[in-house]
Amino acid sequence: MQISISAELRQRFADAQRVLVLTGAGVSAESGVPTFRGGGGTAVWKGMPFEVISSGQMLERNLPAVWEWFDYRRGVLEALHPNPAHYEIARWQECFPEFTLVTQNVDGLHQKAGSQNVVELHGNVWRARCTVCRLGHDMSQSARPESCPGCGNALRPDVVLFGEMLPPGAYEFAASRAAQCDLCFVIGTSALVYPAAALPGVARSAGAYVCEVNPERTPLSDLCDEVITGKAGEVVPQIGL
Ligand code: BJW
Repeated sequence: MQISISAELRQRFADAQRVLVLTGAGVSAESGVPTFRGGGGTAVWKGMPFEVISSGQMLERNLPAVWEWFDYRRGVLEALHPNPAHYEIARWQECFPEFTLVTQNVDGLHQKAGSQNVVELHGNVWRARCTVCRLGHDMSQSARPESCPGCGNALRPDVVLFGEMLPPGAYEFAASRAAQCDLCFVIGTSALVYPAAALPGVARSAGAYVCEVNPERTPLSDLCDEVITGKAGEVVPQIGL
């Protein structure tokens, strides 16, 4: 597919010193991970919209149901692989003096593609954490423990549900990098969920060139210097050519 990338973006990419990439569910769509709001509808689990099942309120009311939803999601993710967009973004970490990847995704596919130091604003489905002592537990290599191996209390998915706070310091770190970057990519996010959706504005206000990659327009499109309409897996590998 022929993608139109401006000469200006190519030059900015070649000259950039500090690059920030913000990704959302769309970057994993071509890997087979369903988006939350794509396809004209919203994700639904057993009749519940995801805003209900993935909420702090549901966690308090019915932790087993929340676990069932996330156990199902990990089962789906197990068979999926990074796509060319994940791999190209991982390659970019070697291309600039400073590179920051901030993701809203909880699927771990950026890391599987080789990205390091990923700022995970919304956590990761492959981790659990204790509801009391907050000790984290990796579930990527082993089954979910019944309870916290440290203190015996209940575990919860280590993801940020609606109405919950982001991990301490994660947004502040991402915002400080956004305020210093000279080139910012916004890839595969509907830009509806805050505070993540505020980051491109922080970058733009600080003078960065902001480029969106998405098959659809978003509330951020008008703020961007360049909008590339297309799928991440097709567009992203062509940006640095
Ligand atoms: C492609 C493609 C392809 C398709 N290639 N693209 C300020 C204003 C208004 C509200 C708020 C505000 N500040 C805070 C809030 C409240 C709330 C919020 O933002 N609500 C709005 C929805 C109205 N935010 C929060 O609750 C956050 N917490 C917080 O702010 O704490 C402080 C606080 C607490 C209490 C009160 C007030 C303040 C936490 C947000 C946590 C979000 N969690 C989720 C679920 C994670 C767990 C799970 O996985 O189930 O995170 S929600 C869900 O949305 C998930 C995502 O990370 C997030 C963003 O979605 P994303 O990634 O953009 O995906 P989609 O599906 O929306 O879009 C996909 C895009 O891809 C589309 O654009 C497609 O076109 C595109 N696409 N194929 C490229 N091939």
